Amino acid sequence: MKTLRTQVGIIGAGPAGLLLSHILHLQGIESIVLEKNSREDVEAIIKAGVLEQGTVDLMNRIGAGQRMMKEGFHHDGIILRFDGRDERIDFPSLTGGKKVTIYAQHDVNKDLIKARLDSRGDIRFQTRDVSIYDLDSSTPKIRFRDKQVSGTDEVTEITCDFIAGCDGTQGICRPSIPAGVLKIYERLYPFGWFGILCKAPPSSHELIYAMHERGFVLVSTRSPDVQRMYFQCSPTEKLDEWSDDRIWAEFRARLATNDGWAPKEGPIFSKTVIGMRSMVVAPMRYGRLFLSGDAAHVVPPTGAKGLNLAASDAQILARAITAFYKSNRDDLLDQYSTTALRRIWKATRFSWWFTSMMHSFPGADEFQHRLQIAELDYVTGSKAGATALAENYVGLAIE
Ligand code: RFL
Ligand code: PHB
Repeated sequence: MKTLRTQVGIIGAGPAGLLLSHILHLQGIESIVLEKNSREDVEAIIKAGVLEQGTVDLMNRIGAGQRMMKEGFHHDGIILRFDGRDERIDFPSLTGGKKVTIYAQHDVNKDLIKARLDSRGDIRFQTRDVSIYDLDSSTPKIRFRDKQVSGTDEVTEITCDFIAGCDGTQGICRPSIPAGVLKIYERLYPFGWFGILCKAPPSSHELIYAMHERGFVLVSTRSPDVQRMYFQCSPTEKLDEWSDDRIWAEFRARLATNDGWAPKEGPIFSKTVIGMRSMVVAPMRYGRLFLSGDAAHVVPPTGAKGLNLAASDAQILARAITAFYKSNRDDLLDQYSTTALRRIWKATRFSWWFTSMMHSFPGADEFQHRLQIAELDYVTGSKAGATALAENYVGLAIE
């Protein structure tokens, strides 16, 4: 068995793992990142699109923000569409100048991988059979197979000071924690999102979140000629029952306004159904294993918080690990879970609230629908209501 030594072993090269690795590197702390997928796959995954102001600031601070600043769309607000009309939430005026940036998650991954490799970072793609041991000792270990680098199929063991479990919802880190340690809080929603990518010009300068009796719609974007749109569907919706014509008819019906607005249509080249749930595990630590990002929590995509939470977890964990090495302190490691969970629970609440206000619930009656319209009317018509939405959407501060 081949053996290696590093300070922080990181499982998963998504936003959480890549950000953690790069922030640590800038503090002079070494890490090895293990990723089960190929670099091409990590750089092609279709997921998030909205970066909070704090995530944008972080990308810039660590020197990975150049392309994002040039190619991303910097949005000052969102449109809430309900009852056939549009109301705009203006972020800068409500949040002291903050905004969001629309920039695809695979581009974030691409820029972070480049930043890591340019600074000779160690990321191993297509690793197999990753497992973790001795988590409650001061030398936790990772074993894996890595044909690409070693050229053989033999097992490599890395001895670490810490392991960061950044391996998303399907990873091995969370399930490696002994039974009874974690408490899992979960809420399933009785609907999903049908997501499409199409070749068309943008339909709107800002994202449109539309509430309609037939169900929610989100109009987002990816580039001047690729658009991202979603409509609320059944969690078990069958993709092959939705022709392009049927999809566009559904978008037109749900997006109709009193003044005859219609989306710009074009060929659809990607269709997916996404399930919706909220999940939080606590604590986000077991011995020397720390969970970050989707490995520890999941939010429904309505509030656009998942990637942004991965980014704030990475910052909080990097700060704690840095204090350990630089100032011989382990109090921030001890507080990591509590500090991260306060922000996570606020984002979980916001995502749940925004989801509940915007979607049609199966079996809901006209009374419920009118309450949702009244809530939207209040949120968009009151400065207090609009501010609460705006400051959560652009992102709350990290403590
Ligand atoms: P990721 O991105 O899932 O990365 C985890 C990585 O770990 C790897 N892995 C393993 N590697 C080695 N060994 C193993 N055994 C492994 N098991 C797994 C995986 O291959 C992967 O590369 O988790 P991370 O880094 O925590 O990042 C979280 C985000 O990906 C996620 O929260 C967001 O995509 C959620 N989300 C959104 N978040 C936002 O902030 N803004 C948005 O606008 C937004 N829109 C969305 C979204 C998620 C969506 N879907 C598909 C659920 C829109 C959608 C449609
Ligand atoms: C996206 O562009 O994929 C996107 C935007 C906003 C959301 C969720 C997803 O709330």
